[in-house]
Amino acid sequence: MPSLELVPHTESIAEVYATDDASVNSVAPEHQKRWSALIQQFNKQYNHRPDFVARSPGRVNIIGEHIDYSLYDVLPTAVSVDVIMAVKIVPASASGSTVKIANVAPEKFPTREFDVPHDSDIEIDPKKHEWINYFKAGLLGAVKFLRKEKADGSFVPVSMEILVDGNVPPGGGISSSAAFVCASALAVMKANDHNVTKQDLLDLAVVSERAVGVYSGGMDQAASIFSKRGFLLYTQFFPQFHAQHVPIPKATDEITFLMAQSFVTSNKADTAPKHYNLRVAECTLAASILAKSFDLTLPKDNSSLGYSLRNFQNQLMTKEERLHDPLEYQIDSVIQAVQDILTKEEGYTREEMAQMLGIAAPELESKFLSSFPVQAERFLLRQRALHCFKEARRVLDFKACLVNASQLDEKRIRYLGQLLNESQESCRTQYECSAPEVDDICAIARRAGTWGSRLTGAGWGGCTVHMLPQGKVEAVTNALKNEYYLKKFPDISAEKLEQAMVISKPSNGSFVVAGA
Ligand code: NG1
Ligand code: MG
Repeated sequence: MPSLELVPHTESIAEVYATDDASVNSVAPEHQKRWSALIQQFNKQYNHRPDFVARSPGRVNIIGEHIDYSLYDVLPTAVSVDVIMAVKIVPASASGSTVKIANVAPEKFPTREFDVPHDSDIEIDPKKHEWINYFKAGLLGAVKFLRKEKADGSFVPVSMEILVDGNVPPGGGISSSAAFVCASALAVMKANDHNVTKQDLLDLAVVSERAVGVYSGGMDQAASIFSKRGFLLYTQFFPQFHAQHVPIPKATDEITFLMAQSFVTSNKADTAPKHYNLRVAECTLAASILAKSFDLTLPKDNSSLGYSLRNFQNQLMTKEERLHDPLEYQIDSVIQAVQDILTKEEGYTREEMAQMLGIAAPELESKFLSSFPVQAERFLLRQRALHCFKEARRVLDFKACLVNASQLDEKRIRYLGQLLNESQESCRTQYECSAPEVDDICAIARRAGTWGSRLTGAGWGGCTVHMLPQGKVEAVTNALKNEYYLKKFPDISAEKLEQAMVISKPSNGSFVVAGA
């Protein structure tokens, strides 16, 4: 039977040397050219070679959508597209530290230079869309971390010259943002001579990304940092972060994961008040109201707003149940609780929620709806909580199916596919985070032979993921090409069409190449 591998959290980010064979192994052969080009262009730009390259990949979430911020387990993995960042360390001068940052595509991402304040946090304006905001977010997190390590809180970061190349499609649902933030934070830690552990990099990258205006859970950063080639990353957030590498057993028909872009971009920084952040608020409110109706006090947890549905589950169970009942069974109890208590299909107003919580409306506003802007009249607590708990169950079932078999037979494979399809249906109807284009892609792909098809990432457009037999890849990609891409975008370029669909191979997480 395939065994789970525990991930050592205290392990430092892998560092390989450009002259070692290790780097050849870490940098996939098809990417070698891109890495050499980055170093050459760095040389041209700054007239010397970089000291190192920091790298972090995008991710695909196989199952467990929109439940990381409710602290339920998810099953993503890193993909091979990534952000690579060549860095030269320049000693800080008496007048301060500066960052010079350029991109290999300067027409899209113009070169910038800015100062890093020595005694205050760097400021980021999430409303101003600047590509370097994500770098600044990583820098902010790293500098905060390094300052905390000094007894007197003083810390002067080095100056840096940087050249970035990212090939994760932005706004495409495979987390270009986490790739960029993690690579940036890693680069700043390394430049300041700190061998950061995976766990520390994760903690600071999650907080960093919130600086860009999204309530974000920790899934993307965990997948970007911890993943291992060939494995899925079973990621737990409660009671604290914990990750395991899950192997994909052999199957009669080789299992392939295909990602297909919808090319409908949802810019989270703009849409968050009505979409992403609203969902986070809805789940937090659902947790608090459920707890209140059982007379339970939720201790603060490490979710973005401090009270999660997972935390409610934990409080609802007696000590006995927590110890002896399987998690699946515990989840059934909380599903029942939602059905009994959150009965209003049409959703709840602020006044109704305040009343259920026994607080005044302004207190509700300040406690739940003010850290980030949220726009809504009604909050669909029932549907959101049901999605969360049932999705959490599907993740447990999916993982159990993978680890309890030495080989996946037809029946098990069909079951895995069914879980993916159910996840999509729940995202569409209960969580309302799909999009007509995404539904279309899933329907076309299933007709052409996938076992399961669903959105991956935040949704509202973005990317889809499909589980299919290797032998069906051609049929599915042809169907998507003819029935979706060419129909919806008749003028699509050959290059864009090529990027639309990619086989996603579970890849390695972050690493640094020194002596580049
Ligand atoms: P995207 O938008 O694909 O990066 C977001 C969140 C995740 C998770 C998923 C939904 C950020 C950085 N990431 O992913 O934490 O909640 O949506 O499962 O906001
Ligand atoms: Mg993102």
